[in-house]
Amino acid sequence: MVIPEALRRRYEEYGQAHVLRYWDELDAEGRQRLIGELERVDLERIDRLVRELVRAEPVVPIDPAGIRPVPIHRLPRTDGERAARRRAARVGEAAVAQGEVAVVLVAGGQGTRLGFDGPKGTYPIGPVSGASLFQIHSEKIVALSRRYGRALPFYVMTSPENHAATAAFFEANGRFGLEHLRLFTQGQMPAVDRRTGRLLLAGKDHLALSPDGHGGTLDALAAPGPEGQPSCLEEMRERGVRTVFYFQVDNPLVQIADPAFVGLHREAEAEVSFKVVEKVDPAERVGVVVELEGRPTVIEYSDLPAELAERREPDGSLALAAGSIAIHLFERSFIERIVGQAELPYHRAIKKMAYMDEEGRLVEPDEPNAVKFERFIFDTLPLAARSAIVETDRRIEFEPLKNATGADSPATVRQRMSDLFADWLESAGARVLRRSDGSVPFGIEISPLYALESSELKGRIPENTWIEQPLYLR
Ligand code: UD2
Repeated sequence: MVIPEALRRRYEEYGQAHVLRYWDELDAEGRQRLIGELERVDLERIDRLVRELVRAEPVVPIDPAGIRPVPIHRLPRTDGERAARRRAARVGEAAVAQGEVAVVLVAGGQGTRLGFDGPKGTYPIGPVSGASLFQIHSEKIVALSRRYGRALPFYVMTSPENHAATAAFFEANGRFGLEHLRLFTQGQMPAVDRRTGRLLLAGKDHLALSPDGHGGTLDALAAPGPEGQPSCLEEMRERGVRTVFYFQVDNPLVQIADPAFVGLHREAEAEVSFKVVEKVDPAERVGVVVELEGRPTVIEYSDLPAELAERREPDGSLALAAGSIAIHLFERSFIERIVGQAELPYHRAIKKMAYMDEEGRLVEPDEPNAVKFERFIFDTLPLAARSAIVETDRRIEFEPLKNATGADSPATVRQRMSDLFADWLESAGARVLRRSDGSVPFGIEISPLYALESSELKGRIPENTWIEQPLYLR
């Protein structure tokens, strides 16, 4: 087997022919694999990204003068606002009951910060049961499907790196009783050397590839399924799905298919909607939703100039306080339109990545050596004709698992879950032992199969129940 001439020429033209350096040492299988990978790379795009994001400092078009707070549906504070949310919830409930809502979970990330060996969704986070994130999310969907008498279709995005492990985990657990579950795999992008912009090899016969960011969700939903299956989007269309509820694997408190959120989205005739929480710490690691030259847009925390992050209102609150917690709604028709027409911008991430050096040795670098290219789902927001930005209460809906220790770690997530479930039990009449700061000194957990929200506990907790030790209700 020889190197296809056109391919060699293309790689030479773009100054990337070094990836063929080990050709003579490869067996037939290795050659096949390398050619397959190289043929899939869009060299023109890589070349442009290297020019824009590696050789140059990325231009983040942020003119502080053009940025304003975005109008939001704030958490109800008046009777009128509470009634409006209840009305919206009825609209959302009808949509779910009619089978018009599908759920998409993105779980293709590498979870490097958590330092856990395995897909993040398999992490045993339940404070008492050790239930995995996947189990908690799946049980919510099973419970919702029972409540509405209609299976909520559940789509889980994996990456080539964690697909097999994710699929095996769902199978080993009987798919947690889900009626509909479909895994789909996101795309990959080659990484380049941060100094030279040259493609990195992870081995003699393969490139250093990494997931293309959750912005890749849209293309992955539109891609044909394996063995001639329809794409996820086509399947949704056939099922009569109009609206897609999107969330990230790391937040066990997410209110999947929240009817009030769906209803506000419908009432606004929105194409894309975002849930936000009020940011109180300027340094909090969430993107902020702002209005940029009149259009709602997200600025990622790492791109937000301190001057803007710290801008305050006269009452001392942060001016740009709409923190995105990565819970979204998309109209299916919007996704179909975007996939055909617009390319979301790429962002760069500077990371440590093992690579093969010029002598054919695999190097584990001590310092970040590579640039990965990723697209972000929130860059869809300015492309929507209409959107709804809906405020929620972080205490009841946002506690993500990101790090091994400290903030957003297993300890803080389990504590928040226990505290929240204690609140539910107390509102149903129980009394719970608490520390002086209000936190619960042991684990409390309620499976979504037992109750999806505190109102479902009413009348089920015996009078005078006193909780002073770990409790798991399932
Ligand atoms: C994300 C948001 C941030 C805020 C925060 C809330 C970005 C860039 N930032 O920050 O603004 O909303 O979440 O928790 O999104 N994923 C994939 N494929 C990929 C990359 C990521 O599926 O190629 C998934 C990943 O499995 C996880 C989610 O996307 O479920 C978030 O990824 P992250 O942990 O890298 O995002 P983070 O915490 O920097």
